[in-house]
Amino acid sequence: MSTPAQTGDSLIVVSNRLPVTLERKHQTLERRPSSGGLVSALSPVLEKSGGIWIGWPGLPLRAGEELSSPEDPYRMIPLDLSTSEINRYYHGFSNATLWPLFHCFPERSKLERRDWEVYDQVNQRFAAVTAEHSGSDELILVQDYQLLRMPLHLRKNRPDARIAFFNHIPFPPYDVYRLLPWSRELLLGMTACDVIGFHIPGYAENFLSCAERVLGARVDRDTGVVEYGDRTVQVGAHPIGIDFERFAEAARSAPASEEARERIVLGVDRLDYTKGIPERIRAFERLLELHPEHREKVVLLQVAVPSRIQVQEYGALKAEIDELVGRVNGNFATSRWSPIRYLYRSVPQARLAALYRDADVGLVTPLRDGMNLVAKEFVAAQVDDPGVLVLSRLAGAAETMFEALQVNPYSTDSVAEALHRALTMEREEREERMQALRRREREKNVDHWLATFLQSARDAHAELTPVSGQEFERWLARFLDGYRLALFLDYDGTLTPLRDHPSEATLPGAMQRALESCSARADTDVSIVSGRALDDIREAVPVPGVVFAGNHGLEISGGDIPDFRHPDLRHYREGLDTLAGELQEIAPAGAWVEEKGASLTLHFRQAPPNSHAGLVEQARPLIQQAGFQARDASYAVEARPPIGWDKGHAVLHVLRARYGPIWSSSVRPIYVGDDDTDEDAFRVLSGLGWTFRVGTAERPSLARRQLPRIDSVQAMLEWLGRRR
Ligand code: ADQ
Repeated sequence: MSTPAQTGDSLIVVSNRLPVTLERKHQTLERRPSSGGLVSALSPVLEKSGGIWIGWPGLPLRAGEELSSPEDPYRMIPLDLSTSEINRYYHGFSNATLWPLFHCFPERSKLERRDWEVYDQVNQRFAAVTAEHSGSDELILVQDYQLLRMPLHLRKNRPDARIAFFNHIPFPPYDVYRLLPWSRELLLGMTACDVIGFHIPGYAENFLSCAERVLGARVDRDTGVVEYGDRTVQVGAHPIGIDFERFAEAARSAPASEEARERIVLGVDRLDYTKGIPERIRAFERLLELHPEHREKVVLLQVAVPSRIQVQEYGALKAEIDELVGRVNGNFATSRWSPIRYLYRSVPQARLAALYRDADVGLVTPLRDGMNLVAKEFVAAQVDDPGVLVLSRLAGAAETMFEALQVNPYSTDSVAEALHRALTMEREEREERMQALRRREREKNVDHWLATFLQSARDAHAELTPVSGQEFERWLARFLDGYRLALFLDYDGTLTPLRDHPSEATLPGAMQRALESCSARADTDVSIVSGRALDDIREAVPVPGVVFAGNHGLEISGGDIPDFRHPDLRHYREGLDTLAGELQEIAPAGAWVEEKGASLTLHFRQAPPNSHAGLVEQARPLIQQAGFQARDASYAVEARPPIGWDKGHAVLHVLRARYGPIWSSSVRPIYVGDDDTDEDAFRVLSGLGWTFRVGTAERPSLARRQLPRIDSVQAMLEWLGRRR
């Protein structure tokens, strides 16, 4: 495999923060590169590809202030955030809603509609800036949970963009994920990517199961492919690594740390409730109770970087830790020894390397962590007499760092016992374990991570596959067992591909035969529910025994039920004729008005594209002034009488007319449609029947499942026609 610097991909990196730390001192802006593995991994690739990095600079830039200079090897594009955006998008939705929920602390997750709205708007702004700075062939690498909606907004502007997303934090299981009121919206954002990377297979599996259960997407667990409507996304696990050599070198060259007098148990974290710092202090306290021989010989050195102090939870956590440290020190300290040394600050990298190196135990016990880089840095820094890593099973890192002493961070006693074991482990065993850990981290470093992730983005070409009869069997066989089937189907885009002109959309022969095989069955009734005029749709589907609902159900006829025409329609007849004339007058060449008896449609698919928006703007007020409702359709705008009646009402009308008011005791409905107007039927039937939406919906669909294309509808009809 090629290293990232050799791939030659033109890259655009988009992340919440730019890879620099800015400070304004005496009116001048000082800029230093941010530390961290991600920056050092991505920078060389960007330098080589001449790519760009888009992100928030962390400070408001003043007029005329430039972030990039001509000497920079790659460009940084700053995206400024207002104070209210920082509060709602960043501190709010990202850090107070998603962060706790994704780390499985649902009770801490704040659910505020306004935060969600601003999060989405800011994601939209990130997408707009990215669209503005991208051409057609870059790989766009979107980073982390602050930007889950960004790919969807970008996709609208750049349908062919190659978008890869990496999620640095866990992805929670379905039972937790579904507590989010915007669960579908976020998944829609993510499924607009071509590739999604997670740290470990468990998070990828959680994502697949949420995509399946929340969105109704099809997932292939063997290949990690998610199919949502007419798009596919490749999902995979790509565990991140660190810049191993840099840490090892820093450890080799750092002077001895001042703490070397006692044996050191070391904790290093951002101050965050996911990192399990209070639990760790209690476990250390328990060690001193259970094994008093460690008193006066061992200290817990806890270094915590202040983090997210604007979020309320973090202030409370700081107070809790201060109190705990005070209590344990108060209870155990002697005249020459204090058991816990607590530093609430950031430590320079060289000092950190020395601390890691000189520690006897690296105590890394998060309650939940995407990966945890501290565990890896500790290992890289064990350049001489090696220490022991005690690692939480709930960190992503535990998935590969088998040779660590793995613990359940919630169990005070077991962490205390693991600590005792680490402190008393013989050198030979320590060396064996550490050697294996170091070998793996040296090889699977951050360059390796980026190279494999980029490779997966280049290789992602999953094909849509028609849904097989077997899948329908799995979904529907039990549901239909012993019941009559009432099958409802939309026409355009469901039974025939969408065409430039409705008259070109004819029913394919194989589809017609499949429909006939359903309609001919004694236990199955077929209805077609369409926006087309009743006569038009009847002619389009020449299948015996079918009920037709035309004009979105305002007119119903066929089968063995009485003809229905909505009684209010007669009040609108005249107005509709006048409106048709008015719309015809504003229609440019290529646009035309279809009169459908109870409603009409202004089609403009073949009009010059630059006329579309203006035409809709002109047509809407005309439709409304004439007393009708204007509804957007595919390259068309429709005028419908303002009668509270839609496809959902039509479906219930047919069910009652055909089978009586207690139809649900003997009949099971299935509805298949591809259009926003079908959502009314999906809503009515939710919980009562199975619903399928064909193609990719831009907004979350209420349908239970998505089907990629009309060939899957045909496969369903064929299965229904021959089912046992
Ligand atoms: P974080 O939650 O920030 O990262 P982590 O992976 O542990 O967690 O990285 C923390 C970084 O901060 C380390 O590089 C560490 O050296 C540094 N650091 C911590 N305390 C410090 C201190 N007192 N002084 C100086 N530096 C300190 C998110 C996810 C993780 C995932 C990473 C990378 O939450 O699960 O591993 O992204 O994908």
